[in-house]
Amino acid sequence: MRYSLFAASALASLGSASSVGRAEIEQIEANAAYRAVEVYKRATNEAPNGYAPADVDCPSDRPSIRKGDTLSKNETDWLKSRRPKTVDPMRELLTRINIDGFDAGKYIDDNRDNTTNLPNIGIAFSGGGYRAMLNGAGALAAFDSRTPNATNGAGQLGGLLQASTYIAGLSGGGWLLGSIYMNNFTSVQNIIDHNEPGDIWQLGNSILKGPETGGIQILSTAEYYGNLVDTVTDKKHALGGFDTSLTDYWARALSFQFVNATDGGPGYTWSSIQDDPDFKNADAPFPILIALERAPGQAVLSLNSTNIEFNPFEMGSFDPTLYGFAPLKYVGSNFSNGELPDNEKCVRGFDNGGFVMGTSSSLFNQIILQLQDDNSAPALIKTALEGILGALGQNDDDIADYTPNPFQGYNNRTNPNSNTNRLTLVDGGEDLQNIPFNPLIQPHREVDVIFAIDSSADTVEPTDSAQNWPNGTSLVATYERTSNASIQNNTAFPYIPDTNTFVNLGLNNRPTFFGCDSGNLTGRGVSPIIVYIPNAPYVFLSNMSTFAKLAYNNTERNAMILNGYDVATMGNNTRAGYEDWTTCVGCAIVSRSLNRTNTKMPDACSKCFDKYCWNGTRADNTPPPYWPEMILQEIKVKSGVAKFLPNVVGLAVAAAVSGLLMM
Ligand SMILES: *[C@@H]1O[C@H](CO)[C@@H](O)[C@H](O)[C@H]1NC(C)=O
Ligand SMILES: *[C@@H]1O[C@H](CO)[C@@H](O)[C@H](O)[C@H]1NC(C)=O
Ligand SMILES: *[C@@H]1O[C@H](CO)[C@@H](O)[C@H](O)[C@H]1NC(C)=O
Ligand SMILES: *[C@@H]1O[C@H](CO)[C@@H](O)[C@H](O)[C@H]1NC(C)=O
Ligand SMILES: *[C@@H]1O[C@H](CO)[C@@H](O)[C@H](O)[C@H]1NC(C)=O
Ligand SMILES: *[C@@H]1O[C@H](CO)[C@@H](O)[C@H](O)[C@H]1NC(C)=O
Ligand SMILES: *[C@@H]1O[C@H](CO)[C@@H](O)[C@H](O)[C@H]1NC(C)=O
Ligand SMILES: *[C@@H]1O[C@H](CO)[C@@H](O)[C@H](O)[C@H]1NC(C)=O
Ligand SMILES: *[C@@H]1O[C@H](CO)[C@@H](O)[C@H](O)[C@H]1NC(C)=O
Ligand SMILES: *[C@@H]1O[C@H](CO)[C@@H](O)[C@H](O)[C@H]1NC(C)=O
Ligand SMILES: *[C@@H]1O[C@H](CO)[C@@H](O)[C@H](O)[C@H]1NC(C)=O
Ligand SMILES: CC(=O)N[C@H]1CO[C@H](CO)[C@@H](O)[C@@H]1O
Repeated sequence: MRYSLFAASALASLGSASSVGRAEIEQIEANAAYRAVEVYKRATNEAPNGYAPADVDCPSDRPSIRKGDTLSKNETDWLKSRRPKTVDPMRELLTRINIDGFDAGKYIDDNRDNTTNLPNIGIAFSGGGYRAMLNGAGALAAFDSRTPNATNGAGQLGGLLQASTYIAGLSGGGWLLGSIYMNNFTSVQNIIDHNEPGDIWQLGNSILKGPETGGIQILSTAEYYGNLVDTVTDKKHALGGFDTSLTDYWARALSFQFVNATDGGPGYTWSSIQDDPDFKNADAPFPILIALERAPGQAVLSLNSTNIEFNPFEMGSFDPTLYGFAPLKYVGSNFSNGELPDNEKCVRGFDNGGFVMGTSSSLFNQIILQLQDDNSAPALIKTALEGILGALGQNDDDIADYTPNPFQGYNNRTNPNSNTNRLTLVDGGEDLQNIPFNPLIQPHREVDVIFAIDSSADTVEPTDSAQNWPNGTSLVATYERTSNASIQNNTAFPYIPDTNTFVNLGLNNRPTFFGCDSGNLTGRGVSPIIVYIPNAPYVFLSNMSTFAKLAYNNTERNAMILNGYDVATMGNNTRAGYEDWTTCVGCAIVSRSLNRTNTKMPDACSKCFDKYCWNGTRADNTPPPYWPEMILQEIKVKSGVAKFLPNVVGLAVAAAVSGLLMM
C-alpha cells in the first residue's frame, strides 16, 4: 500500500486520495485530526506518517544538495533576526557581571546598529551519556535567564543562553539539546519540575523497561517493546522499504525519555524545530547535533572522518571531503548527483528527532543489545534485534543507516561516499572530538567565543573516584584536526597542550581560556576563544560511569544538575580564589569584539586574561592519579532503595564498549 499522506492542514484533500479505501480514510482522518490538535499544541509533530517516512508533494523549488561554501540562505536569513535578539540579553548580562572600568551598556548601545561588531556567542556540550546530559543541563540552567535566581546578582550567568547565537551538542549532550528543542524550547527547570509518571527525564526507570505508565504514557513494558518494534517495522516497510538498524530501536527508546508526547512522539522531526515559535522568532539559539561518517566494515575512525552536522534546516558538512548539505526535511528522498530526479517523489519523516539524537549517540546501541540476554524481554524484540545483527555483524552494530545516501554522486572528487547508495553514520564522539567544536569554528559562522562544557570520561585510573573525569582529550583531538592541512579546510583552533599538562596544571579542574591571542592559532582561519569548562566535583561526585550507570533517581539527577550549575558558575563565584569568575567570563565574551572595534581592552580584562588564559606553559611529565577534592560543601544524597539496572547489565555494556573509547 502506497499513498501520499498530508500534513493536518491538507485534510480537505484527503477525499481525493482515490487509491485509499473508506476505512483507511477514516483512520487517516482520525489520525490527522489527532495530529491537528497536537500541531496546535506543539509545532513538532510534522511527519506525515509517524516514524515511517512517506511521500509528499514536492515544493515547486525541488530540493537539492548544495555546496558547503557558504551558510544556507535560511540560516543567513535567520541570523538577521537572531543577532539583534541577542543584544539586550547580552547587555543585561554584561552590565550585571560588571567589568571594572568598562561601560558595557554604552559599548553595546554604541554598536547595536551594527550587530556584526558585537560578540557572537556559541555553547558546546560534550558527549558522555547521562553524566554529560546532566552535567550539561546544570550548565545550561545556569546560562538560562528562565532559571529562578539565575539573573540574581553578579555571581550568576543567567542570560548567556539568550545572548548566544549557536548551541551544539553530541551524544549525551545531544540528548540535552534534543530534550530542550524537541519540546518547544522548554527549560531544564521546567523539565525537573515535572516528575509524574510519564514525564520526561525520569531516569530511574531503565530505558530497557520503558517509562512508568501515567500521564501521556499509556504503555506497559510489553506494549513498550511492541511499540518499538512496530514503529521500526513501519519504517522498514514504508514506500519501497528502508534499511533499519539498531539505532532505530535506540532512537525510539530515547524518544520515550526525551520527547514530551504520547509514545515519544514518533512524528516529531528534527527539521520541524524550524517551525517552533521560539526558534522561528529567533528567540532561541541555533541548535546543532553532530555525527560522523563511517562506512560499514571500516573498523577504526580516524580524525579525518567527515563530521556531519544536523541543524533545523540541513544535514551535511563543511569538511573538504563531503562539502555539501542536504535539506533535512527531505532526507530519505532518492537524491542522485545532487538533484532529486523528476521521477522521484519527495519523502518526509525520515529525520525523526529521536533518530537524529540516536545517530549522534549510536555508541549506546549497545544498551539495546542487552535485551538479548534479558530473560524477561519478549521474543518479539529479541527476534527483531537478531534480524538486525544477522544483517550487520557485531562490529557495525553502532551504525545509523541513512540509505538512500542523499549525497550519492555528489562531489565525487572528494566525497568518499559518493559512489554508494548507502550512507552510514555513527556517534559524534567516536573520533575523540567529544566536544562539538566543528560546527562552531566554521569561519562562515563567525563565532567569537565558545563555552565548552566538557563532561568526557577521560581519566582511566584504577579507583572509582579518579575515573571518568575529563582531561582535555577532546580539545587535543580538535587541535590536531585543525592542524592537518588535508582536513581542516579553513578552520583554525587555539594551541592546546597535551593531556598530562592539563592534569598537572589543573586545567581539567577549573575553567581555562584558550586562544586569547587571536593572532596565534593553528590552521589558516580565525578561531573563537575557547572557554573550557570541565566537569569537576563542586558539591557532588559527578564522575558517574558512562555505561555502568544507566539509571539515576531524581535525587541523584538533581544533584548532578546542581553540580553542573556550580561547575559553570564556579559556585556562583564562591570558589576560593576565583571570586572574579563571572567578570572574567564577560571579558572572554567581549574580547574579539573589542578587537574588531579597535577598543582598548579594560585593565580588569587584562588581569582576567593573565589569570584564566593558558599561557603556553607545559608540564608533560606523567601526573599522579587525578583525585579531585570536593571543591565546596558536598550535598548528601541519602541511601535507600533506588531503581537501578541490575549491575551485571551495566557492567556487560561497559565491557562491550571498553576499548572502543572512553567517552
Ligand atoms: C511554546 O513556547 C512559547 C513561549 O516560549 C509559548 O508561547 C507557546 O505557547 C508554547 N507552545 C506550546 C505548544 O506549548
Ligand atoms: C559593521 O561592522 C563591520 C565590522 O566592523 C564592518 O565591516 C561593516 O562595514 C559595518 N557595517 C555597517 C552597515 O556599518
Ligand atoms: C532564590 O533566592 C532567594 C533569596 O536569595 C531564596 O529565598 C529562594 O529560595 C531562591 N529560589 C530558588 C528557586 O533557588
Ligand atoms: C509537557 O507537556 C505538557 C502538556 O503539553 C506541559 O504542560 C509540560 O510543561 C511539558 N513538559 C515540559 C518539560 O516541557
Ligand atoms: C584519512 O586518513 C586515512 C588514514 O591515514 C587515509 O587512508 C584516508 O585517505 C584519509 N582520508 C582523507 C579524506 O583524507
Ligand atoms: C527554508 O525556509 C523556508 C521558509 O520557511 C522553508 O519553506 C524551506 O523549507 C526551508 N528550507 C529548508 C532546507 O528547511
Ligand atoms: C564524477 O562526476 C562527474 C560530474 O557529474 C562525472 O562526469 C564523472 O563521470 C563522475 N566520476 C565518477 C568516477 O563517477
Ligand atoms: C587522558 O585521557 C586519555 C583517554 O582516556 C588517556 O589515554 C590518557 O592517558 C589520559 N591522560 C591523563 C594524563 O589523564
Ligand atoms: C548557585 O546559585 C544557584 C541558583 O540560585 C543555586 O541553586 C546554587 O546552589 C548556588 N550554588 C552555591 C554553591 O551556592
Ligand atoms: C603561540 O602559542 C604557543 C602556545 O602558547 C606558543 O608556544 C608559541 O610560541 C606562540 N607563538 C607565537 C608566535 O607567539
Ligand atoms: C537515590 O539514589 C541514591 C544513590 O544510590 C540513594 O542513596 C538514595 O537513597 C536514592 N533516593 C531515592 C529517593 O530513592
Ligand atoms: C579554504 C579551503 O581550503 N577551501 C576548500 C574546502 O574544501 C573544498 C572541497 O574540497 C574546496 O573546494 C575548498 O577550496
